[in-house]
Amino acid sequence: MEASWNFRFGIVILGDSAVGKSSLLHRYTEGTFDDSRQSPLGIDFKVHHLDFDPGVVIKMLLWDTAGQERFRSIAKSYMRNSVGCLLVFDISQRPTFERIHSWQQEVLDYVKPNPMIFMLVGHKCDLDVRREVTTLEAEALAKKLNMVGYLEVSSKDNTNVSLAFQTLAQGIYNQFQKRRISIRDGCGMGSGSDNFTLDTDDKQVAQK
Ligand SMILES: Nc1nc2c(ncn2[C@@H]2O[C@H](COP(=O)(O)OP(=O)(O)O)[C@@H](O)[C@H]2O)c(=O)[nH]1
Ligand SMILES: [Mg+2]
Repeated sequence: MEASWNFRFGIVILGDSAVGKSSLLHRYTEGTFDDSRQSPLGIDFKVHHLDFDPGVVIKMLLWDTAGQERFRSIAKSYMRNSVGCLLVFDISQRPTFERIHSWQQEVLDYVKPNPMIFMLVGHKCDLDVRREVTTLEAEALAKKLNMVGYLEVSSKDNTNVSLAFQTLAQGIYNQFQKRRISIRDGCGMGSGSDNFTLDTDDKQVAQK
């Protein structure tokens, strides 16, 4: 049976190479963490249904960059139908934090004039003893760059993984309710119908 959903949000996961983006996506969608991996996971797309509110299901289309971030050429088609972005850095690698602003700029330059909702993730928070970025300064950056929030996350320990995706989804939902983003923006959001009623036609995704 096809899953039913009320809203469909396209979300991209971006940040420097090795900050743990694929691990984060894997933990969220599969519930596991594999420390032994040597080669990149090579995931590039996952679907996850989020029971958002009673009676509201959000279908998240989650895009991972699968290695292209090394060349700083974001796979632009990923962003075309996305409305949200998790920007990820590694709390134990300061340069990955310092590049967050330019990641955001790159995304905004590409998607304009369409809106994009950002959430900041300080990843690998299990490595607290090797921390090179404080919680306070990361929170301040998220605020300065107009993001929906900042969370410290560990895919290894499964800390705040679901909450990070949920917080971003909530931020997108809020903007939608305030009419700051709409299905007409072509941002990968909608129920598959014009009046936002429940739609059970999962094939809509294939058109994305
Ligand atoms: N300590 C720790 N290591 C992690 C965590 N998430 C990922 N890693 C490790 O970081 C490395 C890069 O992870 P990967 O998901 O491939 O990063 P990506 O290049 O951003 O997709 C791998 O060796 C992972 O095992 C985490 O939450 N904590
Ligand atoms: Mg990866």
